[in-house]
Amino acid sequence: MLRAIPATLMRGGTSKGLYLSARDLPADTAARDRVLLAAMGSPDARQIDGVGGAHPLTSKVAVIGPPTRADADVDYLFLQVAVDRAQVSDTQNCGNLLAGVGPWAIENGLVPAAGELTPVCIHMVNTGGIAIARVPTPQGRVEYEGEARIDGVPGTAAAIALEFPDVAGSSCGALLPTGAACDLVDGLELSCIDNGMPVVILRAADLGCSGTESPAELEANAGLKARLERLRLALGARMNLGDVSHQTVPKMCLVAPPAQGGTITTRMFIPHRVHEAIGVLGAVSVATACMLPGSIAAQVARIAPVAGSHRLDIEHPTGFFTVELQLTLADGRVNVTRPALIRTARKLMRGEVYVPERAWSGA
Ligand code: NQM
Repeated sequence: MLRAIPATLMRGGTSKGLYLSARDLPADTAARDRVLLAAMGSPDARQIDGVGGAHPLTSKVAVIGPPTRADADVDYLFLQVAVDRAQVSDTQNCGNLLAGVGPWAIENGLVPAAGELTPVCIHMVNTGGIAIARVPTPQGRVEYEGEARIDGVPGTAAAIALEFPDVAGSSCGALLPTGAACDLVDGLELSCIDNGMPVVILRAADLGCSGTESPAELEANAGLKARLERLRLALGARMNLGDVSHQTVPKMCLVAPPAQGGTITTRMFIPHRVHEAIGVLGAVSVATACMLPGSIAAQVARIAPVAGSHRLDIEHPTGFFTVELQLTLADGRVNVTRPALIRTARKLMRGEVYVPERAWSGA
């Protein structure tokens, strides 16, 4: 027998996934993971027997429910469903799927529309942080169509502004989890940072790359991938993430000087495929590193960290990702606050996803 689960398929930013209500999933984590693997069609490189899109960026789930934090409107748990392994991970946030959470919460009655722009305060359960989304709601209904363009998505859509008041160190416990802006590991200079996403930043040139390679070219470089994975596994513990062999963090980011007039060029391993663009909180972490004197990103981007508002255009394989940051300087220290950015989202399909009954029981 198949069991039906109410589901919405949405594009959130440059990712795509299923948006589900927490109350429609098993409370038991193992059963929940079996249900999600069956819904997405994992493990299978093509996800042919499920609704997953056969790539980490399209094999994602947002689970939304009432808030468990007093200052939030909703809880959002992000789950990365591996494509070719029977694995569901809750160890990272996803700022791209986040873009669809506000619209979903309004349309599903968790948050009332309030004027032209409805603020939705989202508790990102994975790391405990808050995101504030401003969702266009003219005439009391979510408006998906509009003029905003984000690189990596064709066409235009309504702008959803996202702001992150408290994400520094949300996974690693500190913005610079090793205590330094730059470390020397295995003969390579690198920076470890967590401003919402744990990221290891390395100079592309130090790894024999230009930093402007396509994702396919980088994924075909077996030696590079193996070296990055060795580093990632070694750095997991130093970044307070423990054994990361089954985690999707830290991400590994190659950087190079800007090639298109932006701030810095990036190629982000997430961590075993290369992102077609860059993740939202991944971009926030890289942009923040550009402002921290001594970090690899700051050495490459060469921006003067002066107090005030900054707009950083992070170059990626399909264009730019713009991050706005506030900078304060105190006692010679740089503080980066309130990263903000624009995303768009689109409701694609609403209905039911069907999952074999045995996924619930595990029989
Ligand atoms: O960094 C991919 C994505 C992401 C994550 C990844 C994201 C973020 O593009 O906030 O959005 O890095 O695994 O969806």
